Amino acid sequence: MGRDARRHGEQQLAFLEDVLQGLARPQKALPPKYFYDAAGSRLFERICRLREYYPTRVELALTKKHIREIAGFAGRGCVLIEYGSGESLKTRLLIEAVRPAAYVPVDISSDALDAAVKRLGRLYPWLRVRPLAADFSRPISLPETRGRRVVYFPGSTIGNLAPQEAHAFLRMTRGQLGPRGAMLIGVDLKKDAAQLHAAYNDAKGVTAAFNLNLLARINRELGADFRLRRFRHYAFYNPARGRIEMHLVSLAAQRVNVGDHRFAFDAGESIHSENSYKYSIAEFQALAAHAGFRGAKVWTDRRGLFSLHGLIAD
Ligand code: AVI
Repeated sequence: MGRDARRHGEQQLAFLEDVLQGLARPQKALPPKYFYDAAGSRLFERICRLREYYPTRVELALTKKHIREIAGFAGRGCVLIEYGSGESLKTRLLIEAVRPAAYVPVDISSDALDAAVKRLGRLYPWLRVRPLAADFSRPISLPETRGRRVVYFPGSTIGNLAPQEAHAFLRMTRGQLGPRGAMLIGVDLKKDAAQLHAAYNDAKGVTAAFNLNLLARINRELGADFRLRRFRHYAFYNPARGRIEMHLVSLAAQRVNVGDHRFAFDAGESIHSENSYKYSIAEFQALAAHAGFRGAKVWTDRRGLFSLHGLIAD
């Protein structure tokens, strides 16, 4: 068996284990990282273009507006490491402004990385791209490269981790940076609950389709028999926890098979499929400081919707 086939087999086994474990809990839950198969990634791209989903638009605008300062913070000629495949417009802005000595996109999907490497090669023939197929939520070994390491982690993906997981992730990243290392991280901010509600309950139903695709993926890849019409997308802001919660609510009492395993659902019972934590600037700075970073710079938009933090490994 080839290395790719073995890796795929291991990933499918981990997927099955996570699904079986998650559905066996008293509050059924599924890890949000499984949203992003090919169909889910396309739906997420559509979410990013929705009128109601402000984070992508606002982060791009504030990156454009402050690009000189942001590039100054990263430092010309640094080794730019992006957690994610680097397909975004923001990445291009940063590459053009920073002219990094090397660019290291880190992504679990080799397909996404291959596409990014080809595209970046065409756009920036001068750029040394060193892709790394890895799960950045686990310890990874970065390629040996000379120069100051700067990790770029846009999009408020950190918000999909619980605060204690976010802390562990920041601490691990800090450990990988080395001397003078830095991090540029996008963080969505606390705001009017109605605006948050709209961002995760868009009128076109794209977020609902994104959420339900998780069940469709489990059917496709793990031979399950979820009937999608019997589940409904449900997202709300939980102010006490400072997070959007996404759920898939069972509309009837029903049973679902996943391979040889059977799970019972009551009417109204939910599968908790995602959290998206929102921070105040002070809350996030405290989290970063606790993980060993000094908050050197914060960029935000006029309305205080989104923030980009420049952190230095202390
Ligand atoms: C990727 N992540 C930051 C998105 C978020 O806003 O938490 C995922 C998402 N879920 C629903 N809409 C977007």
